Amino acid sequence: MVTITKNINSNTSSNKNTLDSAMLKVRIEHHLSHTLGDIIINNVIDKQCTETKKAYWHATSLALNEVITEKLNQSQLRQSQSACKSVNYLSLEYLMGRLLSNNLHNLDLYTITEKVLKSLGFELADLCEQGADLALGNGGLGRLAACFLDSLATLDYNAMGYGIHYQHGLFKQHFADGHQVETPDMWREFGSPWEICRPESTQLIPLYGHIEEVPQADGSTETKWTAGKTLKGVPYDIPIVGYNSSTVNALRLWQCRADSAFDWDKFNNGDYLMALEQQVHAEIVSKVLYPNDEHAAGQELRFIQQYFFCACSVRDIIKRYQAQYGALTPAQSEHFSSKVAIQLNDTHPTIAILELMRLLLDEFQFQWQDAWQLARKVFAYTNHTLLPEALEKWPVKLFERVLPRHLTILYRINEAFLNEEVNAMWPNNDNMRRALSIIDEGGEGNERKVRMAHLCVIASHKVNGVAQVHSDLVKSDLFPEFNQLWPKKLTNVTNGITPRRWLKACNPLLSALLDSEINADWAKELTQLSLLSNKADNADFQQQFMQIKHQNKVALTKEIKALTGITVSPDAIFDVQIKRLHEYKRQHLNLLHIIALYRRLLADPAMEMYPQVFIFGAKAAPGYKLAKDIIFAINKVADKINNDTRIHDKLKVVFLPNYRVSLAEKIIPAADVSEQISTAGKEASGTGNMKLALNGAVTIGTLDGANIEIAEEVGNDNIFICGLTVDEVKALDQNGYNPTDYYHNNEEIKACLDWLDSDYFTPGHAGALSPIKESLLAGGDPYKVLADFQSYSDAQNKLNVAYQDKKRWARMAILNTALMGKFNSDRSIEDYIANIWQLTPVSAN
Ligand code: 6GP
Repeated sequence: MVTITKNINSNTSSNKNTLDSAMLKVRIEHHLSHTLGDIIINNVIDKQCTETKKAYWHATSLALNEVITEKLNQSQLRQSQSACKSVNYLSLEYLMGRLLSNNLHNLDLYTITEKVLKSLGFELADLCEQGADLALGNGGLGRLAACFLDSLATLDYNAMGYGIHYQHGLFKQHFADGHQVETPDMWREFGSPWEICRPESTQLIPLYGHIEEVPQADGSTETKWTAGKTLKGVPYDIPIVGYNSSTVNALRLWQCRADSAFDWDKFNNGDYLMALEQQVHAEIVSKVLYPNDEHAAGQELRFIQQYFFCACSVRDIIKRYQAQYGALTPAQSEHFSSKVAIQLNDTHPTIAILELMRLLLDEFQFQWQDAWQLARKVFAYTNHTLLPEALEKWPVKLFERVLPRHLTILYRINEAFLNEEVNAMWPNNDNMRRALSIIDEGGEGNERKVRMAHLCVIASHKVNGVAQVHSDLVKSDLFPEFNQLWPKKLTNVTNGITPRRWLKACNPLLSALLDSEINADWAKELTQLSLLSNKADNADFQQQFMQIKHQNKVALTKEIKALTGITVSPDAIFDVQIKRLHEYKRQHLNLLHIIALYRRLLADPAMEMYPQVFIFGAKAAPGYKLAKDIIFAINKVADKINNDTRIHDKLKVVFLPNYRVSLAEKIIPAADVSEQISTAGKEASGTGNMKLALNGAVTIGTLDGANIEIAEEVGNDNIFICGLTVDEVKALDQNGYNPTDYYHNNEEIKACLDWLDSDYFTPGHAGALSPIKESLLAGGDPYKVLADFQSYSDAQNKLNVAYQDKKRWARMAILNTALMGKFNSDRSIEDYIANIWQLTPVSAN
């Protein structure tokens, strides 16, 4: 048992900050001159130049970090003294965005920092822009992890996030003649002020090599693994600052290095490049985030990334346990699982299960049953998608080569599961064994594969989906047999978003209005916003609310101009679709409707229509051809429409490049309409839908994911629902869906698709946009774009009419903000705590 001698000074551990403006100014200047080296040249500071602003941003971040690190130390001490249970969130992705503004808001230091910087001649908002986004994720799954960390710290829970310290996060995107072009993200080219390297927690990770059965004295055999290679994991901690709480937790990101950086023998023999070989190979492991959203990458390097990060994290979890409670022995099993929860964010961290088992068996001398029981109490798994292409399966051969010992453990888990649990429920039933086995035998010509999701379900005590309809489908369609076997294991936790980043920090004007209206800390207790419902019809309040929306639209108008050169009017409807580009999210349904509107306007220039600007933001996975074709098509159609004077600016289309968290923070406060038009049953939850509605955008959407729960909250009068339901989509599939029928029977659909085939949008290049039409006709339209077109177009018409009734629209917008309380990620976290993790909060007060 480790004795803790340090004492907590209650003054510094509370959620009140003692930092005053004089002290802050001294610290900023100190960091400028001492840590960063003075950037004053010839006694003159050019406050407009980017380098100066970057230096001040850096110095301000470092000054703030002193407060944060102190709180981090205090939190860790308090958490360890209270011996509370902790959750370890394992995720290959964290889409953190920028940290300065958020940390200042969460520490309630934004206003004084703003004043101090003003006295130094800078605008804080302007300096915040200098920070790089921490884009260590692709989309929803990674951003959810970031929101959850914020909530865990805000609610004073003991939590550690674990992930990879990617050298390059998600690629940057720009457009060349309408095509997506990717360039590397260099978020920490010159270091990051937010991370603390922890060399003392370095881990050595074995892989490759061979196994042998070693006879034991009692006649049994033991499997011995001799690794062929060792990697070194060096952790970097990024502090996670709770909002108005006493807690700062950490996100621990592992960087991969070679065990020995340099081969002196080779160097001395003159082979300088080969001397570095090991280092180069090792560093590749944490070099870059795979840019695939909801698509399993299937490459050896990705597999090693997964293993590397799981192995580092599990060892670290055990090490921290031992530091606090002493040796981990089989007798401590119960105790361990009462102190440690491990959450698997999708199947990407599945190998953590095998690594924990391996450590317990091979290094801590646990018996199989003890180890397995412990693992099953500790792990829980969140499923984020039903898309078959995202469900990970790794070739058995790859496992065998890279992790031979883990594979033997996996086989044993599978054998016990099939022979005991499956056989007890379905005696001698080979079909059931085949369906539930962790190994997909592959059939003729196909290789054997490991179904990672099956291992997750078998080893976890809880499995959750991320919105009610998704969790229901997980039970009924994805894992029906598992649900029969363990009816209580599968459950739902509806996603949420942090109102700190997604309202308080990103929408200061609306936040100020809410502060004046709501007599509570609404950024913590978001359900308090429902009090606004009383004011939804109040003319003064409507005017204030919509005036703020207008100001935010003016700001976005400038951003659009700066980024694309396109002029849009803030008086038009701002209709926003921001999310990864994927066929199931149906940006091409939006596009098809835009083309239809354009056609209608050309046919009847006097057509009654309130001006509408369609705003897109989306990155396509670099290898996803059709997604890139859709981006190209939107850009080409936008070019044509935006420059066509015949339609008198009634229609504009903008594709903002390089969509990311910090750009979302600018778009969301300015949105009137939120596009959530995935094919029913395909979007597990969505979280952009929640962010947009919270900022007063009205949803046009399908009955999919969390849209259903949003509709329940705001009521059907305050949302535009369209499209097929989950059951209708299933019925279409069962009865044979024929998109060509829609093409032939709907004159508008036909005209729009044929138009895409011509060279109208790509002069001189007929056929350049044909892949979209092909995917919708010959390709079978797997996501039912044509089936939903009419319903979507009708809903758009209704929406356009509704917007012209200013009072009605203001009421809808206000009610959307007012009724989003359920979607606070604090509520999601409390659901995880109550149903899955069973933690108790520890605060200083
Ligand atoms: C996403 C889901 O598509 C989205 O609906 C959900 O809101 C989000 O996860 C958070 O739960 N899934 C992914 O991003 C993913 O990569 C494997 O799933």
